[in-house]
Amino acid sequence: MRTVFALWIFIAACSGSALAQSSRDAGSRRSAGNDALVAWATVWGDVGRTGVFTCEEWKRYATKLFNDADKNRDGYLTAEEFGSIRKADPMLKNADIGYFDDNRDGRVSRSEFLDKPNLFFAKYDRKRECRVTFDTIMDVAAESEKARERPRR
Ligand SMILES: [Ca+2]
Ligand SMILES: [Ca+2]
Repeated sequence: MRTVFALWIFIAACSGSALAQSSRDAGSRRSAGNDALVAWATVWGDVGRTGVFTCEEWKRYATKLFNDADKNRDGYLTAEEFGSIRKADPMLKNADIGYFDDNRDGRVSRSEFLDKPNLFFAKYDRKRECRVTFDTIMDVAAESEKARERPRR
């Protein structure tokens, strides 16, 4: 599990700047610690603009990403089809097909894509409710801020 999360962090770090621009809207509503994951979440979640992000919203978005990329509609993404996912979402622009291709058949099935954990929930969904509010995000951001301020010895 740890390597999975590490990769998502890597993806987040790589595309933070790309997202910073598209997330200006979210940032003006409330600062959330300049977290690329939060900026990304405003792309796929908080559909009702009530400050709530759910797994359901993520799955819906991921399904759309998958369907749009699956040009021949056979339920699998070839390496070439997977390329359109990289183009469609800045957060996934460095995504590796091998990361999703669990059974190593050279293509990504719908469930391989949809069942990958989303680091946003790993980080913010502390109670594992598949539901994250802006308040939770602020709490977690404040905590990590505190951790950063702790003097190093
Ligand atoms: Ca296909
Ligand atoms: Ca596969």
